[in-house]
Amino acid sequence: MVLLSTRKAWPFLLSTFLIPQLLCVARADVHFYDFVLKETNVTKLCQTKSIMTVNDSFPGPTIEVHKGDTVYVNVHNHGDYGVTLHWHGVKQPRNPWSDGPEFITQCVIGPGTNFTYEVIFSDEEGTLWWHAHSDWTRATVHGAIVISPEPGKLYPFSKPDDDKIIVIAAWYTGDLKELVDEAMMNGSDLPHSDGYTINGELGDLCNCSQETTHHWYVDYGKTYLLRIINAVMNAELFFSIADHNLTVVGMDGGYIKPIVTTYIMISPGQTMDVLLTANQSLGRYYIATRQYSSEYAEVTGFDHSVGSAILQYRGNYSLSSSPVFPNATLPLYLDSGAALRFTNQLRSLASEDHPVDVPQDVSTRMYITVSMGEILCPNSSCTSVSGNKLGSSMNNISWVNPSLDVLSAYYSAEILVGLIQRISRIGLLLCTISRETICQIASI
Ligand SMILES: *[C@@H]1O[C@H](CO)[C@@H](O)[C@H](O)[C@H]1NC(C)=O
Ligand SMILES: *[C@@H]1O[C@H](CO)[C@@H](O)[C@H](O)[C@H]1NC(C)=O
Ligand SMILES: *[C@@H]1O[C@H](CO)[C@@H](O)[C@H](O)[C@H]1NC(C)=O
Ligand SMILES: *[C@@H]1O[C@H](CO)[C@@H](O)[C@H](O)[C@H]1NC(C)=O
Ligand SMILES: *[C@@H]1O[C@H](CO)[C@@H](O)[C@H](O)[C@H]1NC(C)=O
Ligand SMILES: *[C@@H]1O[C@H](CO)[C@@H](O)[C@H](O)[C@H]1NC(C)=O
Ligand SMILES: *[C@@H]1O[C@H](CO)[C@@H](O)[C@H](O)[C@H]1NC(C)=O
Ligand SMILES: *[C@@H]1O[C@H](CO)[C@@H](O)[C@H](O)[C@H]1NC(C)=O
Ligand SMILES: *[C@@H]1O[C@H](CO)[C@@H](O)[C@H](O)[C@H]1NC(C)=O
Ligand SMILES: *[C@@H]1O[C@H](CO)[C@@H](O)[C@H](O)[C@H]1NC(C)=O
Ligand SMILES: *[C@@H]1O[C@H](CO)[C@@H](O)[C@H](O)[C@H]1NC(C)=O
Ligand SMILES: [Cu+2]
Repeated sequence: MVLLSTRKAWPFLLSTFLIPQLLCVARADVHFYDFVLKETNVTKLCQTKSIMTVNDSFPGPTIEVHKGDTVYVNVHNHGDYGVTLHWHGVKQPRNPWSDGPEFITQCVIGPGTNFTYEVIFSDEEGTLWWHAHSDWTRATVHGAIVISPEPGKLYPFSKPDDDKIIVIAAWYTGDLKELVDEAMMNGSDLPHSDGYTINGELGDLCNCSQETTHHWYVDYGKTYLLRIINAVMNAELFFSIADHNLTVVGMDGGYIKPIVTTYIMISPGQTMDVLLTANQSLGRYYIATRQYSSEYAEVTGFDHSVGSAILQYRGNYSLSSSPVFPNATLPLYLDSGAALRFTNQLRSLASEDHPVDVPQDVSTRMYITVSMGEILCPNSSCTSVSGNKLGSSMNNISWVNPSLDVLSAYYSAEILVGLIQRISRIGLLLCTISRETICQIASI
């Protein structure tokens, strides 16, 4: 640039900076959110307990953006213990410091402090979610992320008349932190939930829950885009709506080839975009979810409850005594056939407008073994069946929380090595300290 004369520099500047801007019709927006983490009292299953929430809401606030936008979320921790937040499925190219997993990209946001995340959206479109990423705090600290097409761009299907967010979570009676800490100490299986909530409510089939069942009011003839999020801790779920087909069009912030189905099977952490046309007889229909478990109850227990909400048509008609239940379409707990029949149909949309560029050349092959095993009990405190601690591992390595997050450790090490290289260069001139000595000192 400095070598160019002013006259030559103008066309150069124009072509480099202005033309791409003129071509770029859609401009990415920036949004700001404040999240206040705090303890909130909630009553469910006939018991009141305190849970950590964002802004007293369960599920928490929805983040709404267009594809390619950037969001700044200032998280103010008014709670009792430290947490981090994670933007599940947001790829955040070259922005690792805002990813959020505790001890991986940052240490916790301590009580009484705040931290601002920069969430950079790139090619994601559809539905994702955010959640706390410290121990099991995500059970109650989570919410939806809705990513609409860029302004002026279309969905790869007819524009729905309206959206409906459905967040499914697991409810635990008792203090979840205490339950998890105890299980970790004992080395026993992690807690099983006592119910599944749909948008914060357990529904008619659970005790003390009938008055608060979530109702979704629809207009006859309209097509809705359901944004379904499985925010439960560790259970796959079947999900069905009585007498209504579901057309799955998206998953995890990307589009898929449409699947017409009577039920879905959704994994923990997964999201699905589903079209529903409200064209059945005016009335009330159960929206229901139950766990898909591939294990028998004798091996490990699981949550046998059914979470429900009600789809209700608006209009002037007399309501039948009770809503229709999706008995015929909601698969039973151990129905692996149903789970596979659904998941086997999943295919990326991979269209011209929504390409899936999978790298074709493999340069490095990695062998990764993820397993659930046992760690020898240090004393006689372990209460699992074998007397050892249950432990998961990757390539035979288990995780232990460090005192510094891994990313900072890596980054500081890089800086340190750089510094040492500079110092040792000077050092070699000024005195006789060798680089190896400093590296040895630094590595202690
Ligand atoms: C959360 O609450 C704070 C304080 O009341 C408020 O400023 C903020 O806008 C709220 N955030 C959302 C997303 O509603
Ligand atoms: C929750 O309820 C308990 C017991 O009633 C009360 O002591 C506590 O202050 C309440 N906490 C909040 C955040 O309202
Ligand atoms: C947020 O934290 C910073 C320090 O990291 C502090 O300077 C600022 O006052 C805090 N803001 C709020 C609103 O608490
Ligand atoms: C942990 O061990 C204690 C003492 O043996 C026992 O009372 C408790 O039920 C155990 N908790 C779990 C989750 O296994
Ligand atoms: C409801 O409560 C009763 C009495 O405590 C209990 O026997 C029953 O199992 C509970 N039902 C459900 C679905 O939790
Ligand atoms: C659901 O889809 C199936 C297969 O396409 C079709 O036979 C059935 O009539 C549909 N049911 C409803 C309620 O639209
Ligand atoms: C309801 O809508 C679905 C999806 O558009 C369609 O397949 C089905 O035939 C419709 N059923 C009736 C009764 O109109
Ligand atoms: C609802 O329908 C009933 C019976 O057909 C009629 O008497 C009533 O006026 C209607 N109400 C409204 C608000 O349209
Ligand atoms: C459908 O399920 C409901 C609720 O579980 C139950 O009361 C009803 O008997 C079932 N109906 C059939 C036909 O299985
Ligand atoms: C057993 O060892 C664990 C981990 O070192 C320790 O936290 C626990 O207090 C010990 N329990 C007993 C009964 O010694
Ligand atoms: C896995 O790690 C354990 C404990 O460090 C070790 O005893 C064992 O040999 C390792 N297994 C393999 C296959 O490397
Ligand atoms: Cu996640």
